[in-house]
Amino acid sequence: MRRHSGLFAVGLLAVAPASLQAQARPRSHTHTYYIAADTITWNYTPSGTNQISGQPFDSVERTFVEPGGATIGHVALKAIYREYTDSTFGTLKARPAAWEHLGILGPLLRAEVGDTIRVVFHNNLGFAASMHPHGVSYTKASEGAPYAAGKGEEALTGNAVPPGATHTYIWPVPERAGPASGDASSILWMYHSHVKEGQDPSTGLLGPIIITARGMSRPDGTPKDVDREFVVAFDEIDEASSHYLMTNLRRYAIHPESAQVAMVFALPQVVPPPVGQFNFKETLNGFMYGNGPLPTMRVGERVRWYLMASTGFEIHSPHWHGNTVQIAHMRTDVTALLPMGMVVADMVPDNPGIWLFHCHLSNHLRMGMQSRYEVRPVSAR
Ligand SMILES: [Cu+2]
Repeated sequence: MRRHSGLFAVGLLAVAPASLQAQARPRSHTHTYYIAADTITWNYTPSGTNQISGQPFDSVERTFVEPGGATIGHVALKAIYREYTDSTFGTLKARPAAWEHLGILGPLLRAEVGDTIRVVFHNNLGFAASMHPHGVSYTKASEGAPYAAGKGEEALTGNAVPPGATHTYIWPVPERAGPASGDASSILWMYHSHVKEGQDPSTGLLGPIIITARGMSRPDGTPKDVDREFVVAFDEIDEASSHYLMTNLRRYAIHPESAQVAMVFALPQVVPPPVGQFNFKETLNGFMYGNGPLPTMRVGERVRWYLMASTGFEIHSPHWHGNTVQIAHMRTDVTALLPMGMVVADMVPDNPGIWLFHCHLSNHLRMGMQSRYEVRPVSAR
């Protein structure tokens, strides 16, 4: 299942010069992004408390947010995609306030059907990385995934950009990358590193793409029939599958020399619970227990939620309290996400308040895959 109809938004990117933005949108546009893969220190719970309960973490929650014998707590080294202002990759491009909720996700890439996305990608990591997009069109030079393809194309630089190297990906956006007849005016795709598929997304290399139907974008790229957009990744991050597992355990676990650690090192993919499970971070955009920015909207606005999942052994059950959504022309307040699933849900909230938005799988809920959103009355400032 995926997507649906109706909604407008908040300012984002738009690489068109100001003179063009002031006029009608050009028929076809190339959107250029400068994106680097960078190592950062990430905090899954920056407030230090459970924002959902309004209380300190309880004894169960602490096992997921505090370091243990062979488990990483709420802080870990991650590799993420970040946007820069130009090809020198010297100045980070500030994330607009409306998109701060993306958290650990890479920058939002946008285009309208007929446009082209051009990404100048620079790898600041100590290992090879790539950008592999879903949905949009690409040649082998811009696929970002190394495998035997029969023509020697597995050796192309874009498949696995070495540390310190730069590669430009070109992704045209044909009709088949845009909304189909049953879709809304915009749909979600994603991009992620695909060099070591089992490790790269768990290390943090994942981001969203929104494609709008032809003629349905404002000059800033947002869909004309939507007032507000949110992208939420039900992102189960398996720290046992991260490129930085050993570094993180050495830095952030209490007894990295323990026998359990040896087991983690030897079998990072098959560590049984509880050791493996405790290095799972059940997050929304990299935040646990409601620690991300609070998505905020007003009664009556046309709100579009874009939901996605990551690459683990994942099943998620996103549930909005307080209001309903339409997904694929059907009304619901719960939907389903399988690994790398993508769903578009449209909401016109009629019920003001602060409401829970969470995964309904009980273990994910308990492990922190919870957030809230706020609906303000029409008259509120
Ligand atoms: Cu879940």
